[in-house]
Amino acid sequence: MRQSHQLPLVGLLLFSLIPRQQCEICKVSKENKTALKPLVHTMISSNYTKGIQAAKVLLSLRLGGFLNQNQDQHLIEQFILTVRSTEPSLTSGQLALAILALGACKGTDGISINYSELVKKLGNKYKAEIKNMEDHDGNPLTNYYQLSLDVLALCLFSGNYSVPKVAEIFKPGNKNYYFHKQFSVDTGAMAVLALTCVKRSITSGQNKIDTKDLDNIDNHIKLLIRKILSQKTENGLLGNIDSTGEAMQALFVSSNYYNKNQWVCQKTRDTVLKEISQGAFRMPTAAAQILPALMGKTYLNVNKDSSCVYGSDISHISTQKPISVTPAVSASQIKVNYSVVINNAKDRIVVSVANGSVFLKVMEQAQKENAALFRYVSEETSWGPYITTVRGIKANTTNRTYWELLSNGEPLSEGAGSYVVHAGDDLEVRWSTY
Ligand code: B12
Ligand SMILES: *[C@@H]1O[C@H](CO)[C@@H](O)[C@H](O)[C@H]1NC(C)=O
Ligand SMILES: *[C@@H]1O[C@H](CO)[C@@H](O)[C@H](O)[C@H]1NC(C)=O
Ligand SMILES: *[C@@H]1O[C@H](CO)[C@@H](O)[C@H](O)[C@H]1NC(C)=O
Ligand SMILES: *[C@@H]1O[C@H](CO)[C@@H](O)[C@H](O)[C@H]1NC(C)=O
Ligand SMILES: *[C@@H]1O[C@H](CO)[C@@H](O)[C@H](O)[C@H]1NC(C)=O
Ligand SMILES: *[C@@H]1O[C@H](CO)[C@@H](O)[C@H](O)[C@H]1NC(C)=O
Ligand SMILES: *[C@@H]1O[C@H](CO)[C@@H](O)[C@H](O)[C@H]1NC(C)=O
Ligand SMILES: *[C@@H]1O[C@H](CO)[C@@H](O)[C@H](O)[C@H]1NC(C)=O
Repeated sequence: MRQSHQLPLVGLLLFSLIPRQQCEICKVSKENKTALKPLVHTMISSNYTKGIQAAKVLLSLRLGGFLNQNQDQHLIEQFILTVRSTEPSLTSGQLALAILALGACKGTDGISINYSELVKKLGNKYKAEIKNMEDHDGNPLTNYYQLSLDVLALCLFSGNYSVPKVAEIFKPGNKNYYFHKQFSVDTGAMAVLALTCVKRSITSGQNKIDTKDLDNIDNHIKLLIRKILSQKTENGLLGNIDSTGEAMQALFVSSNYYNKNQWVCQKTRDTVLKEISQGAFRMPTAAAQILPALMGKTYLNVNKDSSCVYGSDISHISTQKPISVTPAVSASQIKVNYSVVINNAKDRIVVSVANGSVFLKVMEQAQKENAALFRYVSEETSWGPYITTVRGIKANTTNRTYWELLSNGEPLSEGAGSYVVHAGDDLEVRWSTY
């Protein structure tokens, strides 16, 4: 739908009127940049610079200008091969993120990337998401976080998508913004970024459409921003620690939708810096999600025609010794309760694991002791192992079903591969619908 990359004069004027002050004030100062070392370190030294899971890490490192030219060239060459060979099996959001990572900036000459081919394939995957929604009670193949990534990438890379359809499906009341009736800040933030891109492409005249669609999109952004701000915690986080980075990006690009007193960006930033100093964001994907905002960047800064910035002052840290993602496990054993809950049936077991073990270790041990009741399957994702199946029962997005992880009755805010269990914990995997 977008005809050209050149902005007409009207578009340029509108762009320059968009307030940018918020980002400038809020990004981490030059003097404080060393505070970001652990994050860059986690990202570069992990296996997450390999495989399709590397997309978000690459995007983040490139947006922040943390790689030197050799690293960038090497990682991009590897990544393009991965994308080409895995493309048919990628989910829409994985392909969208891959396109954003590859096109984050213009890298070394010599690597030519056929964007139009990838973007066309993304268009087809996005269509399949919409088709699934039409056939299955509004449920996409994946989720709205990924549909937002799709629209964002299609918008930034001149793909084909329907503006009226976007205005229709991204209504803030749509059930896909919610899990267990709880608004997903991550999802809302990604939708704001996508809708803002679409809005800018309309106002800059690249997309000729009905002004009613523009009004609707504008209204969706306003309401989503309100919902994001309603999830602000006392210390300034937006949602939880892992949604804060992308929510900051959403707020950066929509500062004319809220008042200065509704969000003190510095407070959010300082809380995040404090968390970093206490060892937060040990997961590469978690680090990748927070880093752009701390650099004053957003995914809307993705621009395949602007040259990459190389070798920031902290890039040399990639040679340092890696920090282990998994915590130290001690020799002493602890006992925990573990149960599998399906509707009203609960099967319980007490297992012993080494002190410092993660939830997955407990599941492994339970499976070893009683495979009939406690067998499970996990799948590697960008956040670590995702529990897809327990006792042969498989999660399914079309039915909005999944295996929920809980401890002492409370849903966990991290996964089986990273949650460290405590003696006496009452751990549970529960067959749930969201
Ligand atoms: C959609 C979503 C879900 C859906 C996934 C199914 C679906 N409909 O697609 C549902 C609601 C089922 C879900 C469940 C859970 N989720 Co969730 N989820 C997301 C969300 C919003 C988007 C994921 C996505 O599509 N990413 C984009 C694609 C391209 O990347 P991907 O790696 O291929 O995506 C897959 C994985 O992310 C996986 N997944 C989703 N959630 C989680 C959580 C963990 C720990 C793992 C390992 C994998 C995983 O599902 C995606 C589709 O297959 C993210 C937010 C975010 N910022 O990423 C939170 C997020 C990843 N989820 C989170 C959590 C905590 C969970 C649960 C552990 C909650 C619980 N107590 O049970 C469970 C997972 C339990 C399990 N079985 O292992 C946290 C993880 C934080 C962390 N530090 O580990 C996030 C970051 C939200 C947050 N801000 O707290 N989730
Ligand atoms: C550096 O960060 C701390 C909070 O961690 C903050 O108090 C201080 O003002 C920051 N310094 C600069 C120059 O921004
Ligand atoms: C990286 O992957 C290799 C091989 O798959 C594995 O042996 C190694 O332990 C992994 N390293 C980390 C830090 O996960
Ligand atoms: C890129 O892909 C498109 C669509 O598949 C194709 O028509 C075009 O020839 C390709 N361009 C190059 C340079 O390979
Ligand atoms: C773009 O998508 C619309 C419907 O979504 C379709 O009618 C049209 O043919 C598509 N155009 C191209 C060039 O693929
Ligand atoms: C487990 O380790 C923690 C610290 O790592 C310690 O405080 C606790 O006492 C240990 N528990 C047992 C039962 O060894
Ligand atoms: C999910 O369930 C639907 C039926 O509701 C089925 O058509 C589909 O194949 C299932 N998907 C997976 C991955 O099991
Ligand atoms: C999904 O739900 C449909 C209808 O509600 C049901 O027929 C089907 O068996 C379910 N599939 C799975 C995999 O749970
Ligand atoms: C397991 O749960 C039972 C029943 O709630 C409780 O009596 C027992 O103390 C628990 N054991 C452990 C190791 O947490």
